[in-house]
Amino acid sequence: MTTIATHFAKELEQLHRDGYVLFKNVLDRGQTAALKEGIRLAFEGKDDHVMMQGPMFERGEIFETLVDHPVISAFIEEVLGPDCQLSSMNGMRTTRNNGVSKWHVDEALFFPLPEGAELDASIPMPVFLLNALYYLDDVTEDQGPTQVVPGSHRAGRAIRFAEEIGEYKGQGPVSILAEAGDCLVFNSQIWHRGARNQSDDPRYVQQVIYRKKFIVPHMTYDINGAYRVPEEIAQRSNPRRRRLMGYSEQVF
Ligand SMILES: O=C(O)CCC(=O)C(=O)O
Repeated sequence: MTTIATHFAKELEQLHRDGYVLFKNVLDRGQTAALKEGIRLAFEGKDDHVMMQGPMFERGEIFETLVDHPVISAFIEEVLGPDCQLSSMNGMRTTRNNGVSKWHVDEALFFPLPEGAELDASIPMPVFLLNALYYLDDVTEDQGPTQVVPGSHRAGRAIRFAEEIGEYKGQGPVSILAEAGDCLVFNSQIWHRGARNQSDDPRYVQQVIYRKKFIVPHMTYDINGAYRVPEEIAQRSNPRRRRLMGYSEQVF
């Protein structure tokens, strides 16, 4: 019998070593087109500098189904545990000259290491937050790809929204040149950014962030921890989706 762990063995190794994994073709053309249109509508009337809108599962079934994407959510559960939940779900649009272009780790540096100290190679970096980016366009260098410094999730060093980034252990940044329908899953602690879009076409990405259950969600920028997924969405969801959305009967 193939267990999920053996099914994802290669991807788990890559996530712990490099800090990210690119899943190819996890959405079909119909899904990418519908998600892209949904995000486009969410940005209607918004200034070009606005780059995120959410929570997107409030905007229809196509977004709700993405919360428990069969491959991606199974992988996420494998890493964060079967009780993990959603942290946020933002649609992203980056127009010409825009992008989340400062180097950062998501939310906070979770595992700071003293200067010069290194985790033994046999110890995997603990993972608390995973970011899943679904690309809805073919991403070229011109369009502003996601960029990461492979392995830097193990650095334990704050980079504080830097304009420029150096190397980590001799490894500089790489661009993720993905195709529409691919999904990049990465440890929130990897040094990353979205390079500025240099083209005239907006780039659309659906971001879904998952967390270990004990971490506070980040669904909105104002009420944050007080946010609750609307009851009617939870009621029409399957048990996995409901739990991912924070409706969990499990106390410990
Ligand atoms: O736009 C991108 O490709 C990266 C977005 C980003 O930095 C993030 O999701 O934290």
